Amino acid sequence: MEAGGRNTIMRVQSLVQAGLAEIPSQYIQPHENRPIVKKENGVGVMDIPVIDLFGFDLNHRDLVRKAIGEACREWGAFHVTNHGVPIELMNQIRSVGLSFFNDCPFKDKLKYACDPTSAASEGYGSKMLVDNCSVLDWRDYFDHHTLPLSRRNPSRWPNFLPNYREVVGKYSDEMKVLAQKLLGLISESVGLPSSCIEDSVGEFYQNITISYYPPCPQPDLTLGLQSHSDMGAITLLIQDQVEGLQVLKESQWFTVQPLCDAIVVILSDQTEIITNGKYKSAQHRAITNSSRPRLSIATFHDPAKTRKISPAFQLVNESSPLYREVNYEDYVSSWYTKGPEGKRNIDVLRINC
Ligand SMILES: O=C(O)CCC(=O)C(=O)O
Repeated sequence: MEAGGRNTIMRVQSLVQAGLAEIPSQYIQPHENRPIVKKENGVGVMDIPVIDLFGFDLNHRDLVRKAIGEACREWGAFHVTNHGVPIELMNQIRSVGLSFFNDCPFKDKLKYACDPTSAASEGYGSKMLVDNCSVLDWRDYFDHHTLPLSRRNPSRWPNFLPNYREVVGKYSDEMKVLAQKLLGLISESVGLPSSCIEDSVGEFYQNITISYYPPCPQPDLTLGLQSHSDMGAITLLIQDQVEGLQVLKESQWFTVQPLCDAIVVILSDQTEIITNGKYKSAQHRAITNSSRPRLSIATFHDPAKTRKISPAFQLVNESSPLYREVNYEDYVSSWYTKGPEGKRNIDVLRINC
């Protein structure tokens, strides 16, 4: 079956609803990228750390900073609890997001279809075939442009539920506050002034992507989302109860167990550059399963396109910057033209690489 040629509007959910027993060839990953689908996570299997933020109480700041430093060095990703984001709001965005995929008729969903010819365009989409070599993701998504406010236009978001737009707007505001506080702690934990990473990034360009991974008849052949690191500064992700997110550590993939009230923090490439490689952005991907759909909501915090990013001077001396300065616009354009594929985009900025 044709699935997602340049001009075809095809969504993974529609393929599944058509009752496929086998996935179309465009979704089949080369052997080396296929997931090992385990029945259960064994006892003692490692997972990203869970860090209690104690509501950012100053009495716990040293402890929290230390835990964050370790998590950033070892994983580039960690869960946070007691983060201050209302749990009710997290449940609401999961609920309205799921309802869009489950309850909104396909023809209505298509009113919000994103422009497949433009990178990161807002709206309802699935990965399109860029060339004959690329493999499609087993995922549909809705991408919202939420910050700065000049980019936020809720009339481009679904309104079949009366509270959809309001929930997304409130969630965006809460995530921004959390991202600022976390970047402060991350800066301090690597020995930088609290505002250093945020000052380098400048005003946040924030996007919220709700991803829907339909059940897949052959989960061992495909990926929900190919391996990548995020291009911006910091990503905050929540998921439902269905596991699927995996993080790479020392060449091994680890599944992140869903923790309903926690938020997953994922360090992105510009933070790796600013910290001069002391902290690494997390390479991650999503796998699928044959029985249950999965929903995740990723909130990306990126620099403006005009921003130039380089290692913080406090972390380099004359001879040791590990990354070249980059124009964020060039970084984004390389990410979209070459494709994410692991960490290939940041790797080319490495000096002596
Ligand atoms: O669904 C997930 O858990 C991962 C989502 C993600 O990595 C992304 O949207 O970039």
